[in-house]
Amino acid sequence: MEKLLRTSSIYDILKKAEQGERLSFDDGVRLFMSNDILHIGHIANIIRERKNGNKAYYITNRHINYSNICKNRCKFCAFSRDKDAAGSYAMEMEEIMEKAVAAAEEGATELHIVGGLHPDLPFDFYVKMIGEIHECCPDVHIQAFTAVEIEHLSQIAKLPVRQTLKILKEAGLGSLPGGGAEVFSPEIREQLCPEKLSGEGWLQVMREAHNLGLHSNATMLYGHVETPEDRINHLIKLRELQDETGGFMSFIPLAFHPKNTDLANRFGTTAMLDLKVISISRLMLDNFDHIKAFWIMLGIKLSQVSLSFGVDDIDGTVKEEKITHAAGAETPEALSVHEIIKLIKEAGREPVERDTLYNPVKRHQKNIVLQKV
Ligand code: V47
Ligand code: SF4
Repeated sequence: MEKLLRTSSIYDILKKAEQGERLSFDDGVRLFMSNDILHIGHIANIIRERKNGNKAYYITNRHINYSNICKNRCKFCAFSRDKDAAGSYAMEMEEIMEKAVAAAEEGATELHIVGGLHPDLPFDFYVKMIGEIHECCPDVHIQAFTAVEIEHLSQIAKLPVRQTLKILKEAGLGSLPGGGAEVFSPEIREQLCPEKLSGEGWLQVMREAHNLGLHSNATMLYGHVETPEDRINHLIKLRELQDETGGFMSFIPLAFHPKNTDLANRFGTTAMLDLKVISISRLMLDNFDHIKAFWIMLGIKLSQVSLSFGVDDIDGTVKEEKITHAAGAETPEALSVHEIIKLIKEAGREPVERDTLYNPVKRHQKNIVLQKV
């Protein structure tokens, strides 16, 4: 392998990564220019195994997209609607509670709760939602509200972000999902989501959350109009914040789905780009423990392959994801634990059920049967 690796035009960068040396902006861009995916993946796999051995994590979780009404209307989003538009919805508290309780009874350890930026719902609604779920399902970790939603909530509550986060944490918020990061480049944001919180704003909300002891994930939406330079700049900004706070649990590259969006004339991502983004992220983000393949967006088969290209986490049962499906995702809306375990085992990895904070979950066989969908 070493002999073959030497013939690669990016040998110098791969050697650096393998020796644990931090990659620069130029290194990252050169990796994207290369099509030597097997060698990039090989080194990403070595780093992945150094950090996580042969383990491949999954979680028993459920998504609740409580409302698609959003005042931002980003061009890449097929999920959001104006308030009175056809197809707009906002779940009543009762419906949210039913979904949460059912998930807990089925053995979920995590609820992933995100929605649009509703123009009218008061801050109390969000605090009550978290508080009631926490009271009813105290053993379920509530991962809710992207940094963009948190900023919105701080505006409607007329409170600083830190205070807003504190109130939500006291109500039972366990951690923040990684959405809303998109690509940090101000030019791309101006073009695709001009109303959205800036990249610096997203990083600042995460900084505040981490400083309060709330962990979070990080994402990057790729495969739209961004350049390799934009992607590497994004990854370096995440790496810098991780150096500062250590609060990111995992990085999740999100593959853009164009259908029903304002960018519907574009192609979706290809397998080569998906594998490049995954493995280069693993090499750039040397201070992140986990790189997650969100199988809903990546597709089930490529998610399995990604377990050999730097990924150590395949997300979970998910159940009822709406954002990617609105944009034409052809993946199912849920996977059973049996299916996830089969995928992981056939990739030659050891399946480990984890909770949100990456503690292993021990459960009786009964729960696994219950989760079959
Ligand atoms: O912020 C919107 C993205 C995100 C599209 O933290 C799209 O564990 C693809 O962040 N095609 C929300 N993506 C989802 C998200 C997420 C998902 C899974 C796990 C975690 C985690 C976080 O979805 C948005 C946006 O970046 N998105 N529209 C689209 N058409
Ligand atoms: Fe609203 Fe989020 Fe969709 Fe943007 S991506 S329109 S903020 S729901």
